Amino acid sequence: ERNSGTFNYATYHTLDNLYKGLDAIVLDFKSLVTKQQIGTSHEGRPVYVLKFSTGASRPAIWLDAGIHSREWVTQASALWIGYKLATDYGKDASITSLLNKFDVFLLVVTNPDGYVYSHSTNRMWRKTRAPNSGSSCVGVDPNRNWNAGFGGPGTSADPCSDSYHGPSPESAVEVKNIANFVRQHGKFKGFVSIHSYSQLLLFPYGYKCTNPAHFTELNTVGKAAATALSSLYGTQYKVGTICSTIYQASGGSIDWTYDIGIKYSFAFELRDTGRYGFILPATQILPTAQETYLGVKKILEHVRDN
Ligand code: ING
Ligand code: ZN
Repeated sequence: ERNSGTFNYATYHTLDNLYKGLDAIVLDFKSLVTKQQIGTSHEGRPVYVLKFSTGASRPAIWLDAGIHSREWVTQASALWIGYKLATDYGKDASITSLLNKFDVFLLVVTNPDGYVYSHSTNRMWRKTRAPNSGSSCVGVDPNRNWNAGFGGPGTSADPCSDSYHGPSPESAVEVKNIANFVRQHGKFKGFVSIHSYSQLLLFPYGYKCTNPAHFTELNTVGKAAATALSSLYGTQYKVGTICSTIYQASGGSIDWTYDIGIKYSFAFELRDTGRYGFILPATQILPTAQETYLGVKKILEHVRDN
């Protein structure tokens, strides 16, 4: 761990430094972790996933963070979770058995253009940075752009809105790249998307307010994950469907993945509940990442065992 072990996970990094963090993990765990470019952002930045794999053609689990650029604790936590997964393999029996059965794909910076803009110009930037025809406003909400209830309640047709759904499903290249990757892979069994803030663990649906067919199972798994998460520092999470827990919101990623058959589709909303909101102090990065890891691990264990 000469490279990844000395990386400072406890601070907010520029995109370039986060990408150096990905490379450090790959360098140190060559036999477990590889880096794969799934595509390019609107402004031409590479979009990378880390692939954790111990064998060919395994079923897989997806983890992403930073689809909304201002949610900085998510990209920071996801990088640490990647480091932790790598170091736990062969040491922690649960992670070892998990990675002996599943590949894990980890996308740390889903929206790199927005992330760079949130550093350079507007700390509160949420959307992508693609121009909109007929408007001087920039960007699409990449969590309203998936092909699940597209354009429905909880979205906006106004390009100036932070929840602008875009002209058509998957119009945002950052969304299209992931959707294509998931479709082509064909063996994803779990899909976990990490947002902040509000301390929630959500599952479908968001585009409608009826419960999914697997409500009871997803609710039970979610509650177990929230209990595991809280065991470290007592951080309390609410668990439930998107619609019943926050608001009706259409075109979200986990509704799309659930509807194409990925039963274990969840979204986290990390710390806090609003005191600092998106501007969470860097001193909370590691505690947030560590507790989130316990929650994610609980979900992954359920996917493994079912
Ligand atoms: N919250 C999410 C949002 O996109 C969400 C909540 C999750 C909606 C999953 C739909 C699906 O609004 C934040 N903070 O972005
Ligand atoms: Zn978000």
